[in-house]
Amino acid sequence: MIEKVLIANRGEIAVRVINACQEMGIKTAAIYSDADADSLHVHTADEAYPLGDPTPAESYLNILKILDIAEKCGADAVHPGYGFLSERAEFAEACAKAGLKFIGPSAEVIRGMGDKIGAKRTMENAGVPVIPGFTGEEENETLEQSCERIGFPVLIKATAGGGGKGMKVVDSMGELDDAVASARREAKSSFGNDELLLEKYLEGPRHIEFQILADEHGKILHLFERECSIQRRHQKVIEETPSMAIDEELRKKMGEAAILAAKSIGYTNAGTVEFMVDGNKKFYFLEMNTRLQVEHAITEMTTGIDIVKWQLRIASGEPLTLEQDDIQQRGHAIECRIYAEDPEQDFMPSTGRLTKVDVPHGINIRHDTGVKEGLEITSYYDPMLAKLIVHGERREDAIRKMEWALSNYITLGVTTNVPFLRAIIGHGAFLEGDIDTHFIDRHFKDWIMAAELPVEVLIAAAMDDMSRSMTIDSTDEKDEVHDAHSPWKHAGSWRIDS
Ligand code: MV4
Repeated sequence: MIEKVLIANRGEIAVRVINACQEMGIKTAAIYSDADADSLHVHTADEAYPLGDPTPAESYLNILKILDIAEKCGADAVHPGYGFLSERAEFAEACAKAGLKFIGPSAEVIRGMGDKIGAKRTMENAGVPVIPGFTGEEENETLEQSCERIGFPVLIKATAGGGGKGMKVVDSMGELDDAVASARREAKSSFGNDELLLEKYLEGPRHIEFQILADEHGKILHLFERECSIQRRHQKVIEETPSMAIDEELRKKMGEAAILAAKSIGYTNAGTVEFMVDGNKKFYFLEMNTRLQVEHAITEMTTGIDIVKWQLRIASGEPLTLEQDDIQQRGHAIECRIYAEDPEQDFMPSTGRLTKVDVPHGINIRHDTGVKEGLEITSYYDPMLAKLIVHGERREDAIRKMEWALSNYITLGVTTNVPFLRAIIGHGAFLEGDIDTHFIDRHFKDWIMAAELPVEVLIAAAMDDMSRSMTIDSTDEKDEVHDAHSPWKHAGSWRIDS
């Protein structure tokens, strides 16, 4: 059994892992850069060790420093969290060489899934549905022949690209040569590698991922899906489970495909299989994430399963004692990622001292945070401060609970994306479940907060509203003016174009 874990991360995920360890009686050692000396994870862990220089390369990405601390503090395992070194095969390898248990899959599996083309070929050979396309293996086929086979529109992707960079849609054979030439030039300049792949272009797909748990004795389970289509510039913003696009039959098929994907590569520990689902409810493998995901909490709230604790048990060699049929989805969970960024300044990171943090508490409201009042928010690291997760019996209950929670989420000292989150959660298309990966582009392309209105306008509106309500008190009821459109009547924030 693991006795002491070094958490090679920071912020909310470090606090999350530390809490799970402490509930299991496992000692915890945190690491922190100079910028994080007063952070929550430092105060939560049993021990904390300095990394010094706050730049990621000199701190949370510095393998030598981290392994030196692990040895000195007597840790027997390392949890990488997400981001930073969590999907670096060389880190998993270095941990193994140092006799430390890396809490995640093997270095070989991490490396294999990091090669997006190789991963796609592995999945295709295993019988997992992949997007029809051309990856360069089809030697006896020209690009034109591939396009004829695939059918237009096709999507050109830079093999070394990611996050949507360098993607080009081609609608006809006449556009192909120019599009390939410009995609090759862009790929070369952006990624130093001009290799391309071609795929059937899926119009407005949903991004649906399945949580996997696999022990070291060959048992693999899935913990159902997460709907992750609400993304801004390929950054997830709001996630929920279950997905409105997935019925029982599709859920069963995708769960089986996710388990097959994990089995085909000898996966162990927690992982996520990402799919794209098109309008005809056909699904295709996108990639496999070999780490714990930011959004794991919504799965925990609907299944009641603590994923981090199972990571620790699996890493200790324990078998999965859960049975697939015992894992049920109950109710609906939604997560909002709270970022220190300013929607009015094109979501630029916002820095400053957190002078007030007042978060809502209530039944089935979970707040996973890495910050506290008094902390200096810097721009050294990812701007995510916390995650707000709610659970409701039905989707509409969860939406109302999230609306209430966001309207009571107060932070002073830095600007956050909370008004943007409220605008999304309150949007009719979100309520209807009319969601795909273009949702934010479609409904919030030019969104600005109403607060941009001059403060004089806001004060005048408030005074006008107050004066009318005072007038109403002294006149006949029937004259009462219910201005349903008065912004002061709305519990939520002002929303333009929703
Ligand atoms: C696609 C696609 C449509 N058709 N591939 C974007 C980032 C990368 N992970 C894959 N992405 C896409 N690949 C085909 N053949 C649409 C996207 C896409 C997307 C995918 C998942 C989540 C968000 C997205 C946002 C825009 C485009």
